[in-house]
Amino acid sequence: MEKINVIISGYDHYEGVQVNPSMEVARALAERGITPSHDSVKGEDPLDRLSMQIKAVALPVSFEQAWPILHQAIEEFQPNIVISTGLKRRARSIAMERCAVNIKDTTQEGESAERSLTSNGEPIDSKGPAAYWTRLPLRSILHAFSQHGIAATLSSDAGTYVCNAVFYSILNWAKAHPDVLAGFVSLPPVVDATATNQRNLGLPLEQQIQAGQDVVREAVRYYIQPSSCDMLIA
Ligand code: PCA
Repeated sequence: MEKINVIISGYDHYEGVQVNPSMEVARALAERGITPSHDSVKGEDPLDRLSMQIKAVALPVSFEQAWPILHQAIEEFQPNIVISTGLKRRARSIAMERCAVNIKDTTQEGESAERSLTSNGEPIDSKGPAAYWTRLPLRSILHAFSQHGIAATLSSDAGTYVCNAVFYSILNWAKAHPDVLAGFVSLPPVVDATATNQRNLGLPLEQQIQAGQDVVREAVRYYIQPSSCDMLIA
């Protein structure tokens, strides 16, 4: 039986955030695995014929520490697929990130421009390219979301904080490991599924977990049976 190893990373503590969905989603996926897709005919889904192991990796919100910790986990676990996730505080829905940029800035999402002017804006890798595209099958992931009623968007901006730096570092590493598929999912704030009168910002945790399952399922499907029409980078 073919074996597929998947790493999902999230952040354990993020200042000012009560529940960071990224670590919750990563943990839930490692614990529950991937449930079969509703639309697949039993016995015909190639995913039924492989054994999948999912490892959740908790990262600190730190430019210095996050990538070395993830890199070590990658070296130890030898994943075929690496999905990194993080909270995007102002997101209304799941945002599938298309690209990572070679810049780091200590200004956090939502902070004032004044502070932004004083922060450094250095490259993540001074010899690296300006940006990398993800190779995740974004088109089929978005299709799975729409079938499951999960609000989502494409994004070309994972910010310039730790999430983007980790995303860039993964793709920088993956350049020399083209057999590994990697990408980044920005998650919105967690909202209470039963609360009424919401401000339309964020998604319930269960829906975010389902979105994580869709991402892994479609990434694995693409990994074992690549198809150029699944790619969506423009
Ligand atoms: N989001 C931050 C870092 C941790 C997280 O969940 C970011 O957008 O970079």
